[in-house]
Amino acid sequence: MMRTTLYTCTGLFALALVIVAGMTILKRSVAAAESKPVSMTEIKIDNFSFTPASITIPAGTEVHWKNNDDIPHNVVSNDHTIKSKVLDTGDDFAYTFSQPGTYDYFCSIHPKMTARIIVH
Ligand SMILES: [Cu+2]
Repeated sequence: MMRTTLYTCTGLFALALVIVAGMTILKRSVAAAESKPVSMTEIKIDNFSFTPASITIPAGTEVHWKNNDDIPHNVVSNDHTIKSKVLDTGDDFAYTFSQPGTYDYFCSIHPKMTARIIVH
């Protein structure tokens, strides 16, 4: 009698675990589908400049900055709402622009490095 109860409890617990795990996976895949960018584009950082220095992209585009320079740089929007960590050589920073607007940004280590992204 005790043993049957134990088995039943263990069985129910295992079933609950499977259901919770299943729901977590389902939620994750839904979230991934919703946040998937429309498209992607890359801006190269090299020789103390962002290339291209100005781009126009549709809302929802994921922009990647890749530092190909021998010197560390970062990406900071003028209003400081976008701020990457310091990117060493080969590092990449990604940001998805969901709102239309003009985004001027610079490298806070070398403030003369400036560029612009126009989102429509
Ligand atoms: Cu820099």
